[in-house]
Amino acid sequence: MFENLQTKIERAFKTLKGEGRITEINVAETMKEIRKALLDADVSYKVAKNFTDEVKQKALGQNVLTAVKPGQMLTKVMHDELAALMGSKATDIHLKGSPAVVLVTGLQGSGKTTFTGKLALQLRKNGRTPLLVAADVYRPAAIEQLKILGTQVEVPVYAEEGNQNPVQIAKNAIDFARRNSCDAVIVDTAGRLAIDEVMMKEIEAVKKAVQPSETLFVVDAMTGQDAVNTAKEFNDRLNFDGVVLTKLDGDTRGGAALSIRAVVQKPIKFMSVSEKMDGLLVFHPERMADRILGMGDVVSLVERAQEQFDEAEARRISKRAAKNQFDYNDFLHQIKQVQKMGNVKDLIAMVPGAAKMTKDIDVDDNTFKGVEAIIGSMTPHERENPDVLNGSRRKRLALGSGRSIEEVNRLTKQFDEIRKMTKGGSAGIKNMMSRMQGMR
Ligand SMILES: Nc1nc2c(ncn2[C@@H]2O[C@H](COP(=O)(O)OP(=O)(O)O)[C@@H](O)[C@H]2O)c(=O)[nH]1
Ligand SMILES: [Mg+2]
Repeated sequence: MFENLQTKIERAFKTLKGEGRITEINVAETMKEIRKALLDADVSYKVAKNFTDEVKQKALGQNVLTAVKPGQMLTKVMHDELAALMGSKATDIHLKGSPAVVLVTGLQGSGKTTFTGKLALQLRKNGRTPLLVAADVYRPAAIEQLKILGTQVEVPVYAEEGNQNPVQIAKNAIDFARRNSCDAVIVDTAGRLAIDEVMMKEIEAVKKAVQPSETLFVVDAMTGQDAVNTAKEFNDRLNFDGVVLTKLDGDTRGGAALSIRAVVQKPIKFMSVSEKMDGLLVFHPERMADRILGMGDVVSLVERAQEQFDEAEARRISKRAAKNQFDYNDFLHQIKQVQKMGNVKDLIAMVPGAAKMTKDIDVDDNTFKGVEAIIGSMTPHERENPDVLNGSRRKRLALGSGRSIEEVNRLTKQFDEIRKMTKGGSAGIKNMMSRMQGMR
């Protein structure tokens, strides 16, 4: 699914590789590539442009975190914006009323009948007692097809051979459902090859007659921009509640999945990934964004680093540093922060394929053991007044902490360097954090 788009996005990110930070220029370049990738995936120009503008703005507004690279940060921003574009959260269908009525609409061949069978199966598995209704009266084969699916998923099918009035059939089906204690009615309607006034009028009439609690629009994801245009026309007429994307198992370019929500302002609720009856999935925008980027591991890394990085603390320390008050307590505190990021490494190591990522963060729980032991042996007075650490005090610290005198000397030297760096304001602090990550 979406392989082409994935490859192109990956290529776009290469522009950022090796860059130290996100700048107006390198983001603009990357976004130009991303926009091209989206257009190639058949996303509409307007949607693609809005999207890349938004990502660019958000990326430039991000804090620079030592534990993540610009490309990783941008991946996270892209991920969140992709998910937002597709609706952010999964949305349930409404099943209200007794029986609850679900009306299924869409063009011919989009996968309506297949979807009604799949939905019936899901509802039955969720403890419902559904009824399938054959309101596609124009092709005798359509009724037969629904009956076969009904048998497969063990859900009864209501049909009236010879009755050419879908409104009447749908109403009768609801009476039938009430008499037979079915609590959900799924109405399969007739489509056309293209938007057609007679079809629209008919579906409008069925909708008015059965008052569905959920009207779904089924669309073939392979049709790209056409899918989006059809969705718009159906929505203008029917004001549907949600979209079902089908045939995502084919080599669809992804344009429909990415643009529909932005164009009709209705959620994608399901996605269909095979002809088989169990091939129906709830549509999760976040998971879809993971899939498109193929970088779920990076996203969780950045999230964790963002959680751990305490901006307020960094500001507090840079203020102290400016007044030349940076001491071993602050130092220890910073070490703890870096260590928390170190734990991220353990977390990531469990994600398959993340090995290449973890080498970017050279921190583990043992990194600072010696440093912590030495600072632990200092008196409160020494911690607050780093300059009193003369030769004899350093010797005492080595004995007390069980580390060598060389190690103690190295630490005090590193501390002095870091203290100098922290005078450079918050940029200095970030510098310090990355310096500390390299410390052994
Ligand atoms: N590969 C694939 N084929 C599908 C999917 N959904 C439906 N189909 C096939 O698409 C064709 C049209 O489906 P159908 O349900 O009859 O469409 P309808 O005319 O809208 O009722 C059939 O051959 C289905 O088997 C899907 O998610 N994946
Ligand atoms: Mg059909």
